Amino acid sequence: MAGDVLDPATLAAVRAHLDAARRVCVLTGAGMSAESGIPTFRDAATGLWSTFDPAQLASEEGFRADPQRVWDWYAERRAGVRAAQPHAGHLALAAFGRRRPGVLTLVTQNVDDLHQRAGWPETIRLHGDILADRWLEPCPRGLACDPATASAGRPPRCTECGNLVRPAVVWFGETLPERALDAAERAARACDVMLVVGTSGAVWPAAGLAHVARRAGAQVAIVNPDASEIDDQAHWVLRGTAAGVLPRLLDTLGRPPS
Ligand code: BJW
Repeated sequence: MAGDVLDPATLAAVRAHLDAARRVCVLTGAGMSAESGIPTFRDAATGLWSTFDPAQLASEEGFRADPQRVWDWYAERRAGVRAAQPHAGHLALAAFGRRRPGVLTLVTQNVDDLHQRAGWPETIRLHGDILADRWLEPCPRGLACDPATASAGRPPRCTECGNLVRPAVVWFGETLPERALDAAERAARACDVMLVVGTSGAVWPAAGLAHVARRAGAQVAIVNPDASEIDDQAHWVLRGTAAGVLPRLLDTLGRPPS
């Protein structure tokens, strides 16, 4: 919120480092989208995992055990993502990136498209795209059919071989998209400042990016209203929300003096 009480010296120090940085890597998590109305995973009262078991809903085993339940859960979340709008924090990040060509690499664990819709289409997505579909199995006939051709159903099926359609997200136990992870690791190693926004730091390898940046000599700043598992990697912690803190951190950086 705009009313976050931040230590002015910390805010000024992070702003100064961001202002001087030749490369900035921003890693976002579910807290980034919370103020757009998309629930986080691990917040005790409102997080998705407070009412759902991750192993049953966000794993291949869970999907195979009850495809309709998992498909319906994703259908509801897809509707929430489509209805959500980027907030001031998403907009501040994208505007900072545009004002500083070549400086920003934005890496997200989020499966929504709010960074892209805020104006940063080159966002690196580590955990996939909730609005896209893919086949559960490789096609047994080696055909490259589009999942959009599947029969209607919950979930839809291939009319030829019965293959199921699933959301194109990364579930527990699945590897992250190689190119995205490589690009994220390169950005973490090369940045002068890493800004980590709205993640519990509980899920790997994404959480490891803060360690990679710190080990490579970057200054690490965290924006989160609560403690995270990677606070020990941070030089600074800004206890506030994404929509409240990011505009205050970024909005005047890189603007010509008025
Ligand atoms: C705000 C806010 C506001 C609130 N403003 N902030 C090494 C060690 C231990 C385990 C592993 C390891 N390496 C791999 C693993 C296993 C596993 C893992 O990490 N497990 C841990 C849980 C222990 N990782 C994997 O399986 C990954 N694959 C992999 O490593 O492959 C190689 C491999 C395979 C097999 C064996 C071994 C290795 C895949 C991880 C996939 C994660 N998928 C999900 C679901 C995506 C699809 C979907 O959406 O349904 O991704 S799980 C979920 O967690 C989602 C998120 O992207 C991810 C991270 O959560 P995030 O973003 O941090 O959200 P929260 O809710 O946890 O936190 C929100 C934060 O926001 C909080 O801190 C709040 O305070 C804050 N907040 N309001 C700012 N307004």
